[in-house]
Amino acid sequence: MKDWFKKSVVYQIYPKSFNDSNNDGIGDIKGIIEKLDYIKNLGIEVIWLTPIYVSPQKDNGYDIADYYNIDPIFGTMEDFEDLLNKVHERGMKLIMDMVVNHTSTEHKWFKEALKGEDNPYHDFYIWKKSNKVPNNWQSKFGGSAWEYVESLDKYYLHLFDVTQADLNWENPKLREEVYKMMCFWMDKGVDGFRLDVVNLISKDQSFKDDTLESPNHDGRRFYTDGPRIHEYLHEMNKNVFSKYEGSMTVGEMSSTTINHCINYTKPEREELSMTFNFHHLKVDYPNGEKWSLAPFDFIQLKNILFTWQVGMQEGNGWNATFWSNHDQPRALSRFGDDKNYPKESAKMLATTIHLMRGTPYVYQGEEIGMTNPYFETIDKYKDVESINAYNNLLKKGYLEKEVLEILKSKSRDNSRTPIQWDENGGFSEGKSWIDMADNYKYINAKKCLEEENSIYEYYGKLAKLRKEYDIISHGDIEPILEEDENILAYIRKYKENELLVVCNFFGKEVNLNIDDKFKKGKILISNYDMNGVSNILKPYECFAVLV
Ligand code: TEU
Ligand code: CA
Repeated sequence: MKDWFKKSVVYQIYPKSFNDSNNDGIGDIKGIIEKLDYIKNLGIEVIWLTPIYVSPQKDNGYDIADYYNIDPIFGTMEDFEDLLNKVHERGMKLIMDMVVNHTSTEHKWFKEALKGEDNPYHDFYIWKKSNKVPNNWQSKFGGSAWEYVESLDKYYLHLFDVTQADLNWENPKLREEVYKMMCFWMDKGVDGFRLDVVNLISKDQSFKDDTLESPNHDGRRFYTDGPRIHEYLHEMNKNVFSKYEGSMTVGEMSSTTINHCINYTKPEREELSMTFNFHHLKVDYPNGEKWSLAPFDFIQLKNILFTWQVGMQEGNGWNATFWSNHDQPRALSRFGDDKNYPKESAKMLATTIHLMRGTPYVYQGEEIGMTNPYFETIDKYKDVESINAYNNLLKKGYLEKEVLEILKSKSRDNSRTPIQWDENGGFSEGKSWIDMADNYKYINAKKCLEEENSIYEYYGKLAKLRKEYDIISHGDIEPILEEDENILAYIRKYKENELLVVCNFFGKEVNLNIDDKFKKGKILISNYDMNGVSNILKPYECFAVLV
């Protein structure tokens, strides 16, 4: 079955923070192996590992210095092969994170490129000769996207950190090297890739200045879903994915559009299996500004989610659905209530995403109700983007106190704290590379597994329902109650059946008006004990009912 991934749930592992087997404070591959049954028992079919290749770790592995080897902080190639076997033995699959928009400046290609224009690797990167900064494009981590290299009297492009140099996809030799490297991993037996910021690889070759009138005026319109992007992804598919039957790919698409995502994922175009987009995770960015505090806009959230759901359905595209990853704060702290209704709201958020049309992703720790750590001081933060933002905001005149409040809710480190395995922490006996949230004493995996009606158990149930009911994996979706200010609801349709999904996004009782026919249906899942469907929803109540 080509679209097997419609029936699967993906679990994202951020290895650094997952489980540390040798007590050096950094999670590792052997640590993951110890927990495979924990993942399997959650009903997971696919594991996505964020980068474990050799890297100076300036951006936690998204700065790759050697695509063919495992970073020693995570283990060895033998450890990796062992992991892959053990994943397969359990009937699961493993996809690797592949970063091909840029490499670390420590990569040998870049070191060669620095030797001069005659070096065959020089054109693996994007260089501009200019007596001033070539254009006004901004790095996603702040500041100019260009860095000057004195020995060459040239600038190179870096859309992310200065140590992450963008690759020149216009160069066929680079593309060939990338496909060869991807095949190396596929030949080893991995089941596919999550492709980092892959819609940024094709740059408009005019390298024009962005204008102030354009919405983000940081240059993104010149390289997001760029001129040759579909050509490149199709070529990648022909040269890599199509050669390995049943492989799965998910593109991480920055600032993309529905039309592009339809074209990236509609099967006959032979590009990718599915895409992530982030529009629904900007509903708490007032005027597009991430580093600023605001409650999330619920109506906007529903609008965006449903526009994508319906748009992708109409174009026969396929979504990856998710609330969080290693770049986002914890969903429970952001869209739920981690103090008053942690269990109810965690389950409600899971229901929203898992019963939609698309393949759902679980970010490690979500299944036990992990929260933001609410760090009080700047030295607790490790993320390059957060530290840059801290410095920039102070420069702009913000008080330190204000900046720390912003980081508490916006920093990427909010989701990067170690998994809370038991009442002693359980992640490592050493000092972890980043502090654990101090609520581990009462929020941890051990406690969760012992509990009745736990969040973990609920996630397992959602995964099981997806396997059992084609209406969940393959049904159409129709949003309802679109104007309702508290409830997110939709109907899935497949053959003669309808599945109604209802989610109260707030910590108060609200009235519910639905078609009577659903009152006689079969309740597939709910986060409160239910005797039939009532006209009132309890705080954060959710359920799904099949007729
Ligand atoms: O992220 C891409 C990306 O654009 C973001 O999610 C980014 O972290 C965010 O906009 C910053 O506010 C991917 C990876 O997931 C991320 O961890 C890397 O830092 C980034 O690419 C560069 O490789
Ligand atoms: Ca370790």
